[in-house]
Amino acid sequence: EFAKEKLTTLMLEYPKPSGIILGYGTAGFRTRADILPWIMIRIGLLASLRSKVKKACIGAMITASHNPEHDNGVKLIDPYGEMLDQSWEVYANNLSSLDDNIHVLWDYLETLMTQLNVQLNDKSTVAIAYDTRQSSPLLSNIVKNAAEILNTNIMNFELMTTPQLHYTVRCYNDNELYGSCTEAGYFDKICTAFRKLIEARRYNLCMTSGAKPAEQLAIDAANGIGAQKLVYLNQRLSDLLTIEIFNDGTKGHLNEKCGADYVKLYQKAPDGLPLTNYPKYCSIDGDADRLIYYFIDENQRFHMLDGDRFSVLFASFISNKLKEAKLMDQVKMGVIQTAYANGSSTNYIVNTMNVPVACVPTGVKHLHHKALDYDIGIYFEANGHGTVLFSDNLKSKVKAAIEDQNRTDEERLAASQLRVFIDIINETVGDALADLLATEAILCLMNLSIEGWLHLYNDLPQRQLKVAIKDRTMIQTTDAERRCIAPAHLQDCIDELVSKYSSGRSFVRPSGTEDIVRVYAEATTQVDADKLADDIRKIVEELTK
Ligand code: NG1
Ligand code: ZN
Repeated sequence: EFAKEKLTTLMLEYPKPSGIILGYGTAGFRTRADILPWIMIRIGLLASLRSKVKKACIGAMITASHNPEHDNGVKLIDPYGEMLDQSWEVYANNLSSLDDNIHVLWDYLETLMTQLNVQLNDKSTVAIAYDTRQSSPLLSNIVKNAAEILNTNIMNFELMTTPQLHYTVRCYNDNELYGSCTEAGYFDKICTAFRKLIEARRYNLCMTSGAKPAEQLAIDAANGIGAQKLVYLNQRLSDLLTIEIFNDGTKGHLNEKCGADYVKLYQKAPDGLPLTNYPKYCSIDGDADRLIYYFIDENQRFHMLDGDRFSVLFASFISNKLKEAKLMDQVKMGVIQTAYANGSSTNYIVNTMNVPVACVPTGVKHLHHKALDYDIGIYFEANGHGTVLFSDNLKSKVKAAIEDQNRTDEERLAASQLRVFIDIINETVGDALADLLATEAILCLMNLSIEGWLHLYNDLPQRQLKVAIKDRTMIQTTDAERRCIAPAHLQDCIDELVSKYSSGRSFVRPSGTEDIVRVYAEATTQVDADKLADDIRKIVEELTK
């Protein structure tokens, strides 16, 4: 009853605005920060219940990623550092939709606790962290207060990137087998691995061509949390990597005309980062889980390297090492893409690298889930969010290879490079800082320049369109969203149009985040890709009138 009283007080302090409907989507709960406080109560309660059920620490990250400063949001993190299991999204949605009435809410909690077979005083732990938004401390405090009502022990990590919190939750729950459960532990793990991997390589290069200067990088930190965290990388790795940080939050606004999302969308440099004489540039997003590279060639042309490029780079490096270590035929490796991946990247991975590609519906959760089917599952969304998952089987094979005295030095070296590389990767979720170090390590070990990386294959010209129709649920898809099953005849029409273009490919799907339908088309020339997309748009409009 005491708990119920406390909850009443909290609800009175942060009432639910009337008429508001908020669903737990791919980004958790996300909307304008000023209408978020009430949902933080409900998510705090849910995090606590989840923790009681799993008998493990659950994470709650307060961020709205690449969205503007005035937005915010919250996402829960499951025990192994992965996103909240889909089966719990329904509880999140139920809690969100309940009226702002203590008795209604309390009844629901009691029903849920009975159903989940947990008690109010069962132990629970929730780890909280937030990004640099002004609204974040208040919102995180509400999550804390709500969770404490259900007897929850709170660990507040305050300012962290999203991937850092995922990592921390994982470490806490597996008794620090994955790494030590602090920010220092996080940096230690990735920086030590990076150093190990490239120091030996640089030593060899020095012997042949003299001392090599530190690799230079200019990074747009989107005026977000990444800026202060990049400082650690600078401090620890300055002899190997010189990072100049731009958009560090001292002048510009969070994600405003900057950040990975802006660069990807407009295919141009962000404000606040002059393209001067750096060999390479990067943008991360507001919570540092996305990464994009770009550079200017000698003809002053802008080139961007996005998620597909990371998949190709990571897959080539890993498959080279597997071949060198003679482990290739003992493990199952795959790249996971969505239909938005450029056809050239898929072609290169499958036909040049001989690595299988799986295609899944849009959304990180689908990519991550599929990646678990492999010993090495590499996934990236085109927007620059992605990572690599390594199975226990792979890890023990690699360890055995390193220790196997019957193997050649070359085989054992490749295996140990692979083992160290695994430590750079944040296996819980896409991580801009970890992916940055992984990319730099690979470029160094493969002796590839950014131009060399770009020229591994040439993208097919592509076009994406947004089409507003009266009801986007009229469009239904199958086969990882690559084919339409409704409205009738739409797919036949698409097939017919596509067949007229060389290397033509197109698909149509309703967006999960906006009230529109997305049309994607690619072909051998930009003119053709544009024309194909436009033809498809007309058909979509015609058949959904
Ligand atoms: P929708 O709106 O469902 O296409 C978009 C992005 C996804 C993903 C989600 C979540 C495209 C084509 N789609 O999904 O990649 O990032 O938002 O943020 O860019
Ligand atoms: Zn993000």
